[in-house]
Parts: sequence; C-alpha cells; structure tokens
Amino acid sequence: MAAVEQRAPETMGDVQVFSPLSKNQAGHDAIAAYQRDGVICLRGALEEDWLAVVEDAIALYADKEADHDPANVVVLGDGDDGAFQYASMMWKKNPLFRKVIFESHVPDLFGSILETSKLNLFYDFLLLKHPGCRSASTPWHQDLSYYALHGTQIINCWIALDDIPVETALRFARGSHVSPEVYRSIHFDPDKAYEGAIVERRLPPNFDQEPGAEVVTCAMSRGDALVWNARTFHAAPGNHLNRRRGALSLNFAGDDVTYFDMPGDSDPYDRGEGLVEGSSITCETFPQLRSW
Ligand SMILES: O=C(O)CCC(=O)C(=O)O
Repeated sequence: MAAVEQRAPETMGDVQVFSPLSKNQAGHDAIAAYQRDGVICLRGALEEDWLAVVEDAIALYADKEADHDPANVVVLGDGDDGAFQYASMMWKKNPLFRKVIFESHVPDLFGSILETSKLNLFYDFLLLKHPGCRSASTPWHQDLSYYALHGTQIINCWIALDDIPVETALRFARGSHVSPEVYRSIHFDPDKAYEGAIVERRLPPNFDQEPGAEVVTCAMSRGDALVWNARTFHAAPGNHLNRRRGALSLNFAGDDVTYFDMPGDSDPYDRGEGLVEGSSITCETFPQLRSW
C-alpha cells in the first residue's frame, strides 16, 4: 500500500458535531445537518459499557478466527511497523458483535437520522489501524460504489474505539452526497483491483488536489460516531501514531433501499438469500432490526 498525499488539517473545515437529544434520538438539528452536509459527528453515541463489549468481541474474534477467516484480513504494508486489520460480517459468527447490534440502542439512534419507517442491518465492519501502519491510507471513495444496493437511505455509522486526533481522522467532501452519480469501486490497495468493476462509472475525484473542494474533518473521542451517507465521498490517512486507531462501522439501510444485481465484486461479499434486482433486501443476512 502506498501513502497518498493528503491535504493539511489546517486547510479543512469542521464536520458538524452534535450531542444526541437522547439515547435513541439524534435530534432535529443533527438530522438537518446530515441532510445538508452528508456527514455529522454524534458525541457519546456508544457508552463505555457497550464499548467494553466491543473490545471483548474483538478479543474473541482475534483469538479464535483471525488466522482462518477470509473475512478477517491483516495487511502489513512495506516498511510499516503495524498492520491494518479489517473484518466484516462479524455478527454472523461472533455473539458479542451480535449483542451490540441486536441488543443496544444503536439501531434506534442511527435509524432516527435516516427518518425511515424500518431499518435493516446491512453489515458490520471493523477497522483496526494498529500503531505504525503508516501506509494504510484510504483513497477518496463513496461506499455506494461497492454496494449491491439501490437507494438513498444508506448510512455508515463509524464508531470510534479510540480517541482519534485530526492527524488520523477521516475527511469528507461536504455535500458530495447530493449528486445521484455513483462512481467506480477502487481498491484501497492501489496494487489490487475489484473484479468486474463497472467501468462505465467515472473514477472518484481526488478532493485533496481540488483547491475549491470543501473538505471537512473532525477529531473524535472513543464512543463518538461519524454518520455519513453512502454517497458522501471520504478518505483517511494511515496511522503514523504510536497508538491504535480503531473503529466499528455499522451500516444500515432504510425504506427506499432495494437490491441491485450488481455485476462483479461487491462489499460486503455476502449478497444475502434469494434477492433479485429491485427486491426488498430483508433476508437472513440483512435482517430488519426495527419498524416504527
Ligand atoms: O477508517 C478508515 O480509514 C476508512 C473507513 C472508510 O472509508 C469506510 O468505512 O468506508
């Protein structure tokens, strides 16, 4: 993995930050900012008791499955001191990740931002940038490029598992979610490619090199959550610090989301059971968590 040149933190604006109205409700101002900017930060979205369950889940996953599970990837970049570890669909095998998703308030809190009458789990994604995984930068991309989904009510709720200073924080192209255009899936490792990527789609712009682009970022404390629309462009640096930079990303879908019979590779790799073009995504793999 090669490091990409990113713009300096002082040239970036701020992601709008909110304290949730209650445990289950983000609040009107947060929803309005999400709709306008395509990204917000919610302070204290996950409390310490649930964060402790996530840490136990990570330990369980690492001990029992890390070596043999294709969904658990550990990459050590050239010259790096630490690895980039990522895993998805953990809830299917790991009871503690399942507990966080199915028994905590998170579907209520994050679902409130989508203003939807039902909420499906799409997938969970764990990202651990261990100390010194300097080259594990994430290029500008839209999550929707990788999804076998149609629709607009798709959110990534990225919960910080560590305090994250701006030096290792995600950055976003503010308001980039409003365009209906979906760009091409690109591999986070520049030496690899997605099999069957839709070449009719344009390659993602590099907002670091566009002086006029409004790029926003946000330092986070453990338990804060960034919430963004699947069309919002974002990117991230590697971890050049001497401490872990971890996140649990929970991805949810609302009312207008249907299955896209996408050619080629998708993320998550799992396509659910019996889904056809244009159908509801509700199935064993993408269960409905709430209806209001
Ligand atoms: O945490 C990162 O470095 C990248 C996260 C990201 O791009 C994503 O979850 O879509």
